[in-house]
Amino acid sequence: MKLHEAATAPNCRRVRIFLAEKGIEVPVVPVDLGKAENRGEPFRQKNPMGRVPVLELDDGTFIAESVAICRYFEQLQPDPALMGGSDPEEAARIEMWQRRMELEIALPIMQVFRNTHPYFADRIDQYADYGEGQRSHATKRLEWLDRELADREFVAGDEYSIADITAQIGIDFGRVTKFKVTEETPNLLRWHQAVSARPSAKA
Ligand SMILES: N[C@@H](CCC(=O)N[C@@H](CS)C(=O)NCC(=O)O)C(=O)O
Repeated sequence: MKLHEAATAPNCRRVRIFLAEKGIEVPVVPVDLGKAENRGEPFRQKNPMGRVPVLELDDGTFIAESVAICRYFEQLQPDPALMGGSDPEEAARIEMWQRRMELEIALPIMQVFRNTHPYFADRIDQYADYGEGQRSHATKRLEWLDRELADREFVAGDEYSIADITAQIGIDFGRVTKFKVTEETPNLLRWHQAVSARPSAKA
């Protein structure tokens, strides 16, 4: 088994943090996004979307999509449960928050980068207005998350889960485009300091 990934990519970090929390080590094959290796034909045979991460199984199967890769490892090694374990209500609650963190926070922050940063200027069609709209959307959602975190320790409840990882990788990636967690959102700051202090944050 090997993980095709890029050190600076937030979706790859999501998988790395997930694996670190579970104590699983997987050999890594670096993909050079700077040289657009992910857009070439050999890589597209692994993932036609041309995106990292991609997990390659020993039988040659390729699994793309960071959450799908996490799901694979959750089933392979259920402990510690990061996606809700076997309790239907808990699993549904964590999935609900995972999707909210993905759709409302991580993705908008990534869209700011994709649509406004020079890195993507000659790679994709950029829509600067859309990027700025996503900045304002993400900012409002971070304020909302701050209110949500007023009465619980983690994003999906009292237990750490993949929802925390998704929020963390999105917010940390936002540094590149000047997102910052400050005292203005004290609950979010407390949560961010807590997840950043976990050993997995180094992944
Ligand atoms: N939904 C996918 C998104 C994957 C994705 O957007 N990967 C980015 C890095 S975080 C990528 O490969 N970017 C390179 C590019 O678009 O050229 C997932 O969760 O894995």
